[in-house]
Amino acid sequence: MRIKFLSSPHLSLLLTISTLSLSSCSLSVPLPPPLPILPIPTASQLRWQQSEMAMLLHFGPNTFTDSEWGTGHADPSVFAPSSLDTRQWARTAKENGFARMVMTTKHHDGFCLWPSAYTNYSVKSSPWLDGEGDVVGDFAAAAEEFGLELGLYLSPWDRHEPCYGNTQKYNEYYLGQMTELLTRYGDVKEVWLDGAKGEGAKYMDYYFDRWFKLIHQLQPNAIIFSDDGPDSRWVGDEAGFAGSTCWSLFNISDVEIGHTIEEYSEQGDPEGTDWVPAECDVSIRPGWFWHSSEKPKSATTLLDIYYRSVGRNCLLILNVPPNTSGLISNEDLHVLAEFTNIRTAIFSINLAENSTVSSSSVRGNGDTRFDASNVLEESIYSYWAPKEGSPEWVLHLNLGKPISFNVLQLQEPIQMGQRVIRFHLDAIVDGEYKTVINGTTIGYKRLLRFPSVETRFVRLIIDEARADPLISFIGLFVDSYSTTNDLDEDDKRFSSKINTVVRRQWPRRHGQFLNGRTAEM
Ligand code: FUL
Repeated sequence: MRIKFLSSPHLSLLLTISTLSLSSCSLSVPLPPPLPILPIPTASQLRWQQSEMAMLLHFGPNTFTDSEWGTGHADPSVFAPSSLDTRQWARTAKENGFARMVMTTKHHDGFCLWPSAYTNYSVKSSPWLDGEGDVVGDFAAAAEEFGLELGLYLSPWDRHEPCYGNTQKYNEYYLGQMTELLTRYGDVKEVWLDGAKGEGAKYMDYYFDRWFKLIHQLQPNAIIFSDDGPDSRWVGDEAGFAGSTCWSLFNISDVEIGHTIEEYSEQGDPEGTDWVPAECDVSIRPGWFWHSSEKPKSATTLLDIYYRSVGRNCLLILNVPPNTSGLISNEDLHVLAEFTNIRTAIFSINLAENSTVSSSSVRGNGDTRFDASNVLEESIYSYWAPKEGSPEWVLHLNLGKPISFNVLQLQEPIQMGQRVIRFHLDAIVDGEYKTVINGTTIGYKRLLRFPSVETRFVRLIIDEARADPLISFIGLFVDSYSTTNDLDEDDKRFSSKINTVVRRQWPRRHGQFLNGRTAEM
């Protein structure tokens, strides 16, 4: 065998060819997506957040005794719904855009809506279906039939159970009940742990760590809600309002369940190391349970709540309490249908849909995966990405003709982390750019309302971000239902809040934001 050695001119020619072919090869290889910025959501948190709205149902002896916090001594015979129909609840949830139903399987009064083996204070001691019924079973079956996710509320505070106050015994009791719930009724997608406990209640410790671990072991896809996560956090008020600045970032170790710092929970923490998005709970009526004397909120009030919860990067969980018949009342059905019609009227026509979009830069070399036009598709899985290290981050929209609008919708691909700290929208009015609205934080979804603007050209400027910003959706809409009182204020004051309130009040861990900058006008 002969080995032929190349002479040096041959060798250098070969090297040049291979270098050329290598570099042309690397030219045709697309740039991968940018690195996610931590923390990022789990698959369950992503699914949960994209569902946007859940329905909460408070039902139990309190419904029949006209109370909110039952003493735990109501006779089980009071629980006697005449025409309980969990399918009506599920149909209502489905028709009105709720993806999940969460029911009080046991409220603070300790009465169980399923036949628990660990107590007789339950449906089995009630006259309903001669003690043979199981509301949780019916509820789970209805959720499945209507394609809804199932969520269960199990109150830690129990005013009936005699062992409450004995830490060891009650933790065993609570986990025994939790295990029944999580092993009997199929897939459970949310477990709701309410941190409430009345003054004067017996002192005891809840073994949260063990509870969370067991819940995730039995139902790995379940989101655990509490004041402090681990998967979703209480927003900190019962009005359904998140902060105008709202991060899904949070520091679990800075909060103790039952001792919420309202402002911290409402706003989240731009430097938090845990991904714990906020859930906004509010009742359609003044009380959580049904009372004959109370009326539901108006559809426009619900719309305002929607803007301040879903429109602020949160999940809205709206309580719709069944009445003593075991049905959602007609008045509530009516308001819910109106709320749905209003949302459809506003959000089914995106006036930016046919615009031509351009941007200050695009990641990669003409790679359509990161193109500015991706912001017209309403999905977090397609997005605009700027060139790495660009000096400015701007998206320009040419609407084709002058259009009037008064609502802006923005979305970030949160699977890549929440990035945007501050942004503003400009429009060309009378021949020059004027600022329409300033805002802070986008997250999964941000909705902002402002006085109507007529223009053909708008631009979105990202003023500050934790990393190169990624934008997955821009929509412009007309809302003729909100009043001028509901408009979002100029959010400049909230951007200064990031630097003052947030930075001063809570323990800081990581110093400055990354990549903060002011875009050139
Ligand atoms: C509170 C409870 O005390 C109320 O009764 C209700 O369940 C609400 C959702 O949470 O903390």
